[in-house]
Amino acid sequence: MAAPKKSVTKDSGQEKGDGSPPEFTKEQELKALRDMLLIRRFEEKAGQLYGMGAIGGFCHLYIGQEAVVVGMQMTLKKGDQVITGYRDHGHMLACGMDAKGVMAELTGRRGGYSKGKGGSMHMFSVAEHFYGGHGIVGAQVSLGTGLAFANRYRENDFVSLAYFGDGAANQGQVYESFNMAELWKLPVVYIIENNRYAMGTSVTRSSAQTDFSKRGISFNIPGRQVDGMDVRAVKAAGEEAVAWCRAGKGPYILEMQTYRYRGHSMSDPAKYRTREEVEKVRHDQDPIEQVRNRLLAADVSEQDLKSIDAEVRDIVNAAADFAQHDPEPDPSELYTDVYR
Ligand SMILES: Cc1ncc(C[n+]2csc(CCOP(=O)(O)OP(=O)(O)O)c2C)c(N)n1
Ligand SMILES: [Mg+2]
Repeated sequence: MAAPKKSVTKDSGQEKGDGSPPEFTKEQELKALRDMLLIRRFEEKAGQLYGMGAIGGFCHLYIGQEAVVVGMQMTLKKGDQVITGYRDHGHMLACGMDAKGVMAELTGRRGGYSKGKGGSMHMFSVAEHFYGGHGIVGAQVSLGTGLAFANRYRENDFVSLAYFGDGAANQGQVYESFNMAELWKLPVVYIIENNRYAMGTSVTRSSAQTDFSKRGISFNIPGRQVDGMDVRAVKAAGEEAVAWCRAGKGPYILEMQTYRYRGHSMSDPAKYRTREEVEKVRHDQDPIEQVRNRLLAADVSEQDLKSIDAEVRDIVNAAADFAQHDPEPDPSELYTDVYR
């Protein structure tokens, strides 16, 4: 993976001279580790349940990309909104949504966030300011811009984060949104999660401009490329972007250079890349291992780290248990919550 570069904007002044991101306090490292582990273990469990046939339909796992959403969430205040595409379980957990409700939605049960009727790609929580969960590639970009428009209209200082992929970045509505967002100075951070592939198509085969931080140049939207595998780099860049938006200066683009370890969806044999490529990223750049190694170097014991993992596994196991035993929706639910 290329070293992260900045484009368009000047240095934030937050980084150390050697280009490495500002260090976290021990508490921040521990929180980042816990939050990323929760996503990873949740996704591993979802993968298992899918394999057992307990989850049906589409299911896109976020394993490998955890630092992006966890680092960005560390820059938000309550009331800021988040919206994303279909690779959404990690975003929900990072927003504070309950693992039981998310897992039960995956298994199509009553206690799921959409009463078991939405599934993996269609969950929302107004209480946690999470606005989906969208299966139409790129749709969340204009919806996220709309959330920012509402904030502007209501004259509050909330910011919306619109996450989308490298593939989605080539959709037309993205650029219509960029134009309006800059024209009206809307407080939206566009976070392009560049995991190098759109289904089976690598960015180099589909994108004329592979530096996604430059995608806003013709609209005068500043952008930055960020090492999306380092949660500290994500948070530092996120803070700059969120502050920019909150100050009324308009939108901001962050290209997060990240990687997904699993296939596009559960049915993807991933023949478009080598096993070695995946293993190399996992070995050299894994976002969770990076934090674990820093904590161990800072004299946090292996035992302390194991107890965080155990706490997270308990949450995930309880969620999986609930999701397999909660009843399915009553058939009468077929006729509610639908437009007729
Ligand atoms: C409008 C639209 N076109 C095509 C699809 C089919 N599709 C689903 S995911 C996807 C690839 C998107 O890749 P990317 O934006 O890089 O996100 P990632 O899956 O890597 O997170 C495509 C083409 C769709 N869901 N919606
Ligand atoms: Mg992608």
